[in-house]
Amino acid sequence: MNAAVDVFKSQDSRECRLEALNAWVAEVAALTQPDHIHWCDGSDAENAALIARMQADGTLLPLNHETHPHSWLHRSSPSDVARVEHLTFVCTPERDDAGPNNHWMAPAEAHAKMDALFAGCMRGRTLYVVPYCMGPIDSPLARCGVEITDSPYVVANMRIMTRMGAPALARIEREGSFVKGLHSVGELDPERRFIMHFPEELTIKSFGSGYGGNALLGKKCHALRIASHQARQEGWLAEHMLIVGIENPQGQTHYVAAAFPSACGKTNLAMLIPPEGYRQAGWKVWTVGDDICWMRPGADGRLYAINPEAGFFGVAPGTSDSSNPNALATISHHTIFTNVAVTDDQEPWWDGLDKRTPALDWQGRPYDPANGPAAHPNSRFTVSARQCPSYSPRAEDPQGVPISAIVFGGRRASLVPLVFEARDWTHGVLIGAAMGSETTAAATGAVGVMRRDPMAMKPFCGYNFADYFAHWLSFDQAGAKLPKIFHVNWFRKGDDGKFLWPGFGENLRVLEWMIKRVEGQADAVDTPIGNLPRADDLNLDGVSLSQEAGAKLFGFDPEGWRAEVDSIGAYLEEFGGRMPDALKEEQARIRSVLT
Ligand code: OXD
Ligand code: MN
Repeated sequence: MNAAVDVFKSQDSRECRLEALNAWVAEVAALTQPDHIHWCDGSDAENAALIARMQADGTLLPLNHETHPHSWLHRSSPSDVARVEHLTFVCTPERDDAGPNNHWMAPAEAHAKMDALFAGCMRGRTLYVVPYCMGPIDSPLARCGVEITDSPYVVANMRIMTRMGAPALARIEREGSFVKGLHSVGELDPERRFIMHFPEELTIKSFGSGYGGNALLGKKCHALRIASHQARQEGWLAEHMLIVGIENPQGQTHYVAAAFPSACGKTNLAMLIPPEGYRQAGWKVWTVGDDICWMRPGADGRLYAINPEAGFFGVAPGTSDSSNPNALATISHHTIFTNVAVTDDQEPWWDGLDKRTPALDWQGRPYDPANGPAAHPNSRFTVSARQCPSYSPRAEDPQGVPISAIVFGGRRASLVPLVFEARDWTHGVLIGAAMGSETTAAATGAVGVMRRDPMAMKPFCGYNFADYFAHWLSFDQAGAKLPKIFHVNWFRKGDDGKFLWPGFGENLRVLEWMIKRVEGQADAVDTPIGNLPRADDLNLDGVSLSQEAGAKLFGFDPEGWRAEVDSIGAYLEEFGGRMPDALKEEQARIRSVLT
């Protein structure tokens, strides 16, 4: 018997001290009929055995061990490469509680549908019990879950993305509560694929997909859809936001939380490298998280945030030495790549990385440009956050970091200026609620279509958006010291279709203006849509902007905004009487001054 088998056998009969968890595992095993049950402890030995198993059956292919030590390539089924929003449901007893922003199914019907799919689906497979903690293991803001899965690839990814294994199980045994996530890859058949959430039962059932957002249940399913529901009940916020620390030359660090839709540069902003002049002056940027932020008010009235994740599940294409050198350094070892291309010497490769031509595309075919991009546009890397050179020393702080500014941003080719500031919290909530963005490859469906994506939570809010906006508004209470709210648009295009703002590291110039606004040290022009900087309110030393860029990035077009604010009004109306009056009144106020 080899070491790999040993590790699994020795764990087969292990149970925990929490009867509710033992009972659930037994119930799932009776339904799914696995050959083995393995309780994951998260140890190095267990991980090595899993990797060996996956290498043996071709789930993981080794990459070049000299250039990318301990790194692997996984090729998914070509029909299983992204989140499937049309197959993702929130199953509340009342349809209205899920809201028009979610697909809904009655809980009894959804359980019956899913249980029929799960029946016998793990025959010939191992059932892995994966205890995990979202957030630093000793943080009062963290929450735990258990994922049951038949996919070793999911186990290996969960070990990177969460605090997985024995310490999480110990916390679950102590607390007695956990989110239940049941997952099977099934036959990876898109016709038999559903991702169901039961917020009242703190339960997730996901069948038929091995893709990250559908299968790593700690991430979108727990840390956003279920957690947003828990957060509303318990008075906190679970958001689709990166968290970044900006340290000024005086050594003070302001933490910023920023919401952008999927594949709109959250990872790049979280790992930003300051422009040369800023670096020399002593500015530093610290990464706390790149995708999810849990925030709650502290005793001093400020919002404190943790990153519930322990790793990055980042989009590979476009990641390069010029766009994100910190990410490249992070993924230079101990990384799982999914659906990237490979060079002839087995290095992972994607479009935008460098000038080489890959040997094989993401499906393992000899690369032929006629087949489309070499790497899938939503190809990913999974890597521990601790490998990131800019990982913040405060990232594991159990109390979280205090947030000075919240930023909302979308991908808008026209109309929306580079940056503006909300007048107050209610205006800021409206700006978040009105966020629009062009769709990307992170979900199946058309790319480049403008849709409303409030607070970048359209695919992730586990309840009715109208109630969600009311929850946001409720933080504006006596004694609260709330962050300032801003909106940015890195993606404004000129008449020639090219981006007007250089983006990436240069975005620090915009963040500096925000921080100075927070400190009361920068100017802005009061306009109907909010406070806009003039070009010379930002430090633009070394940036050359055309006249068109200056006008479009720092100006505002009243006619275009009248149409936009009308369309925001129509959007709010879609939620009927449940939409908070305060937001409708704010929209009407802005429309009335936009004459
Ligand atoms: C992600 C996404 O993977 O938003 O973070 O799709
Ligand atoms: Mn995301």
